[in-house]
Amino acid sequence: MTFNFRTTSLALASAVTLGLASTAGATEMRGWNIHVEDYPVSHGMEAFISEVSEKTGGEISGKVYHNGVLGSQPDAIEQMRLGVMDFGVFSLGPMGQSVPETNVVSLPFIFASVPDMYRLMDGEVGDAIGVGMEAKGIKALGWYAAGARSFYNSVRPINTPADVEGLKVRVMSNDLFVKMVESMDGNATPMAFGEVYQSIKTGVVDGAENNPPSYESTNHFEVAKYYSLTEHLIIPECLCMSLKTWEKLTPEQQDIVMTAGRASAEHQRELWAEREAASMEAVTAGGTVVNTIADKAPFQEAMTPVYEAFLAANPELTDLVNMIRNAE
Ligand code: BDP
Repeated sequence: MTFNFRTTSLALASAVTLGLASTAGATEMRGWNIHVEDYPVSHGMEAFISEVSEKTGGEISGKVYHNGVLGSQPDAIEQMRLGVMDFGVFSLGPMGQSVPETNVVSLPFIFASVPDMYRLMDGEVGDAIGVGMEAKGIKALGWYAAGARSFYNSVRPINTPADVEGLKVRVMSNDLFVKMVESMDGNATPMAFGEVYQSIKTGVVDGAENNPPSYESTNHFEVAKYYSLTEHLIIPECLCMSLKTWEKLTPEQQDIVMTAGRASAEHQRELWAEREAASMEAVTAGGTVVNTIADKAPFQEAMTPVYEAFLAANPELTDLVNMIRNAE
């Protein structure tokens, strides 16, 4: 009896140990996402994690937490650097506070167009930014689309920089965006993405700036009906992984992750183009008053102090800035 009991418990104990070992051998990753589930970024992340899981035979799996439930973007970036968060899609805008190189793409009007942004991010510029990110504990796996950001508000259409004067504008967390709005005599308020709808509704701010899919998916268009296509910021987004998580993977797993990351970026860029058109239709049908900007030169000229201050504070980034500005 005693003997049997011991044998049984030993057998049980080793089964449990084996089970635990295989669970410990598998990596369950946590993915941060600020967007709603039906959004190009969200679909890209889901495609990424299912390809990784499939190609690693389930050795690596993960879950994407949508809607920003894992916290604000600046916090999530820090958590990823510490290895508390495994992966996520982040705008390079708020990443500027931790990774100086990413700030170059937050300079207003730095890319001539969205296709130019893709081309440069898929080449030397993206590589240089990726090196900067890696030095700060973030591994870039793919550059996602985020179109061009334009101003919207509840007060008036913006046609010239003078129209921004006196407007209270929410910006993403980065001093560059504060300076951008102040250069047109507007009042900038950095604020978490999730607080913007209520803040516009209650008049804490008059408006914000974003690309059409975000303007639409957040319902900001319901409370800020003037959407003025300044297209002042073309900021790529990054599917990234914590370097700490990355370093725990075998070289084969790293290959799989990298390949899946690139493939998901291609997929996301296609979804982006479709969603952008659909969002413009939806907001227009919802009553948004859209205006294009006949001449963007006055806006570009108004940004001179932003560039001057940035280059004075970050002279080591001059080459990278020029690489983008002088790109053919
Ligand atoms: C969206 C970006 C998201 C930002 C958000 C914002 O995709 O990463 O958090 O803008 O304005 O376009 O905060």
